Amino acid sequence: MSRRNRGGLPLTDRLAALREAVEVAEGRLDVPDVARARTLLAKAGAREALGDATVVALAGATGSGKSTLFNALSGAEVSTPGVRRPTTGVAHASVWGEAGADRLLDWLEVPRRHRIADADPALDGLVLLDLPDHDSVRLEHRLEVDRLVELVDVLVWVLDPQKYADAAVHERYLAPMAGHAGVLVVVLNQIDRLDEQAAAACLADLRRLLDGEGLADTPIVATSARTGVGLTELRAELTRRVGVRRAATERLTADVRAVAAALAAHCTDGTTGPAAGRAPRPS
Ligand SMILES: Nc1nc2c(ncn2[C@@H]2O[C@H](COP(=O)(O)OP(=O)(O)O)[C@@H](O)[C@H]2O)c(=O)[nH]1
Ligand SMILES: [Mg+2]
Repeated sequence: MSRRNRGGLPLTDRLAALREAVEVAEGRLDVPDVARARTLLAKAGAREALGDATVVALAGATGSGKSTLFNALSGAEVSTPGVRRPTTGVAHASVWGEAGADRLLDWLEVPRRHRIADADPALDGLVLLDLPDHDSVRLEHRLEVDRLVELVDVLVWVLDPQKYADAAVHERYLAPMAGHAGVLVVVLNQIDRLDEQAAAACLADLRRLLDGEGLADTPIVATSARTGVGLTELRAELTRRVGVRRAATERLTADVRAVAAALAAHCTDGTTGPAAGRAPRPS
């Protein structure tokens, strides 16, 4: 895996610095961010050992069109659209020609796998997941979404013209990705349900919402999984991310930055503030 990242320290150095900070914080800083940092170090260690395939998840509400998009991108009926079955609580994977994908999917605990026959070589290394609905009435489905949202390299959030502004999605999933704008792609699916003018207005409003959430760098792709509109653009967006083989590194880098910033907020220069009062000075 390539470990350099644009305009900054290599991921390896960032992880080493975070490990040092966690060791220093151990027994001195009693905040959940230390445990979060430890969890991230474990995740990074595991993910880095699993190669540079790109794990992309399709996430979204019930009926937004995740499964239909998943099938359209996979070129096969892999996931049954619009059907409520107990198995909809389990993610499905399509794999484009990657030999090491099984170990990666074992780590992700995604048992249902489909290998794409005659895969487009431009997408070689793509592991696409169809996630359960984030708004499922079943708690275990929602927990499965939250678990995988933490682990994947690229998140494609599928919205539809009815629910694209849903506060629950923006507050719970999109706004918290502000430091992860490059990890996220937003799809406005079912664009065929709108006339040209309404589609433009809807896209402009969605752009405004995302910009306001610190997601100005996140692309929006308008699609219709039904008619095929926008699928070329979405495939191109995925091809670009898969091709550079850096998505895992970029996701982990964004994670480290967020956790490090949270830890730093608990620290002072050692002479003032609440942290100095509680923490014995390092020897
Ligand atoms: N008009 C229209 N219908 C769609 C589109 N994508 C999916 N659907 C339909 O919406 C319903 C829900 O789609 P599904 O893929 O099961 O959504 P999921 O719950 O997000 O997996 C199905 O009846 C699909 O045929 C689209 O782009 N346009
Ligand atoms: Mg589905």
